Amino acid sequence: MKAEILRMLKEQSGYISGQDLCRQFQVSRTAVWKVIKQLEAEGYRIEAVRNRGYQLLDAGDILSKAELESSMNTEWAGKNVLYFNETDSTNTAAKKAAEDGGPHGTLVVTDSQSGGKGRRGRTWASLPGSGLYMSIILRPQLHPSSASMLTLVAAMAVVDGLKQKTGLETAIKWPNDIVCNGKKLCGILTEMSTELECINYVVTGIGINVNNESFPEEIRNTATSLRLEQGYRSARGELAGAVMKSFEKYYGEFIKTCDMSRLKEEYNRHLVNKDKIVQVLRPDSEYSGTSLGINDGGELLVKKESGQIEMVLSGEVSVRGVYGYV
Ligand code: BT5
Repeated sequence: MKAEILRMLKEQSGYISGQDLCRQFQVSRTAVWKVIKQLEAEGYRIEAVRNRGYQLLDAGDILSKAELESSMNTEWAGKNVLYFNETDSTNTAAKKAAEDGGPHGTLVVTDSQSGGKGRRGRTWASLPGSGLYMSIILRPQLHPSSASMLTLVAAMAVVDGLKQKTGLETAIKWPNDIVCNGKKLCGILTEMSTELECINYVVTGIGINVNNESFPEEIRNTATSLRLEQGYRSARGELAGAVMKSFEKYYGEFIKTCDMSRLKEEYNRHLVNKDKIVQVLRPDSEYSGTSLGINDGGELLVKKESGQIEMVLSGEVSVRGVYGYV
């Protein structure tokens, strides 16, 4: 009921009468009043006026289960929310939840990660009160070799969700970064559990720098946040809702063919470095070439100087622009 009252307060520009709320939820005035008091205690500014009702004055950037639930406008993605004030990593928490039977679309969100993970043992800076750290449990009928494409699907959802919610134009740095003005705004980490040739579950983790005003020394020159790009704070719960809405849309297209054929064109439009020279860094070698965009399998096509076209698989390489990170 709390999330639903919050949703109604957010959707209504004027006052909602206490009586309407009582009728809607079949509860007493005192029960409604108690929920309003709880919301105020969590930081929402709500005005109560006799004979008119309640009005939400300011929702700020409060992250909670009720806030997230009230921000979801989806069929399945993020419908079931697990929220923690702090956890080691939402990917790890989501894997645990998946092992315990957490359904497809379950979203794990936290305010702060003590062990935020990047790829290949790297870390993700996850200060409290600033970033959006969330991981979605997926149970697709997919060959394990296709699961890495879910990172690309999530990247499209982040670009679209950010555009819808904040108006900000961002780009994708294949395979798992979202960049803005040449700096990293978001990183994505997909992990999975498989058995024989089948996927038990996939966990796709998304870290978006939202209200960060600064970053640790090591990433100061390469990281950015919505706050730094736009000059004002954004509500992480609403952003999570927008990204989930977009994720549902792109996932639906992806799963029709289990590849990127229906999404490839749009993906390539958002690709930073498209038609530019990039450097492909493999663990044992490196080469440069022109980035042509992805193919149906989500691999990056890179045309070498010799004219030969390499298909770069994610997971094994990093791709850099010749002049630095992007
Ligand atoms: C990634 O790895 O970019 C994947 C990051 C995924 C984070 C999410 S948060 C929710 C979920 N739970 C988790 O534990 N993880 C996921 P990679 O491509 O390996 O990039 C990691 C590198 O990005 C680091 O080595 C730093 O250089 C840089 N970095 C670390 N924290 C950053 C931040 N907050 N903003 C921008 N860059 C960062």
